[in-house]
Amino acid sequence: MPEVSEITGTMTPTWCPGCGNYNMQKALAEVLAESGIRFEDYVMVWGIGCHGNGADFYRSQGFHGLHGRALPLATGIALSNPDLKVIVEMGDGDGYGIGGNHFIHSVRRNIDMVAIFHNNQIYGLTTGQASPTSEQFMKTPSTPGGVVEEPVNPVGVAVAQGATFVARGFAGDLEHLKDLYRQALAHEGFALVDVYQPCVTWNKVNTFKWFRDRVYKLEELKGYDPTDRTQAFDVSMSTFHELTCAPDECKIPIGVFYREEDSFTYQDGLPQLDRPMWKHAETPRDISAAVAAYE
Ligand SMILES: Cc1ncc(C[n+]2csc(CCOP(=O)(O)OP(=O)(O)O)c2C)c(N)n1
Ligand code: SF4
Ligand SMILES: [Mg+2]
Repeated sequence: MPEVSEITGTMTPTWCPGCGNYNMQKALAEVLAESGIRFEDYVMVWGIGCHGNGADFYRSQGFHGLHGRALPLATGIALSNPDLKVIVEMGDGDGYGIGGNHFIHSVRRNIDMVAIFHNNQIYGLTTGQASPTSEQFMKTPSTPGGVVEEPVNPVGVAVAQGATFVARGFAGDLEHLKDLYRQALAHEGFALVDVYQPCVTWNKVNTFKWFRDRVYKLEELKGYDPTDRTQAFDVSMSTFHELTCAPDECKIPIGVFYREEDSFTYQDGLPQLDRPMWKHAETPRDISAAVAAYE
């Protein structure tokens, strides 16, 4: 079993003191370490943003892609080598904004990978502009009069689009987050873990305390069935609330919203992707009959 320090490497993260990214890294590194996964068996892909700087703070095989393009990169990796566990890390601006199209299509393709979103509801790296998940009416340097439009509801979109594993975590609850990561890593298919990750420097509204006052666990919700897609969608809609609403008026569910066992993955539909590309060269298929048909 690898040590946690073998997963994270020796670089000291440069995130602001108190940033939610620290706990997200701790949770993932500890879960990967306890799983016993070997260095050569997984690959990580990052988008651009504060979260993306994690590319320097893991000692994994990986690819630090363009802003918004982590999912297509991860798709290429997952399809070319089914033996690899693919873990993607994105930001809310990164993956739900500029990369939103890739998000929808990765979900519906059910490509086997884990997609972790650092949802701080702000553009952290570029100094606090509004993101696609910023609360409506929130004032930021790019929206001095307040955000006009409704935020993206990533959990609701994923559930509606046929996702086979949808979870939401909170960076302030390490053990709960670790449990979600364990389940996502064990899932076969596209596993979304949207994580509320307070940005302590630029988002002065959605703070650790703000979330602690509001989050509740779905597993403690009486009668909640995470295999019921309609119920999952219904609960995902309860996340929307007014910027100023009091803790007892708006509660935010975290946990597994939806899961489907034995789902049909994109890889299942393409049996020729049963092994890494390089192994195809080792045991070439006989295509002479196909070639002969065109001669
Ligand atoms: C194509 C492109 N557009 C814009 C940028 C500038 N840019 C870099 S990071 C970023 C926003 C990051 O916000 P988010 O994805 O939420 O990540 P965070 O920093 O909050 O972790 C932007 C707009 C870029 N690098 N590439
Ligand atoms: S700007 Fe925000 S998201 Fe970025 S490192 Fe600092 S606290 Fe974290
Ligand atoms: Mg962000």
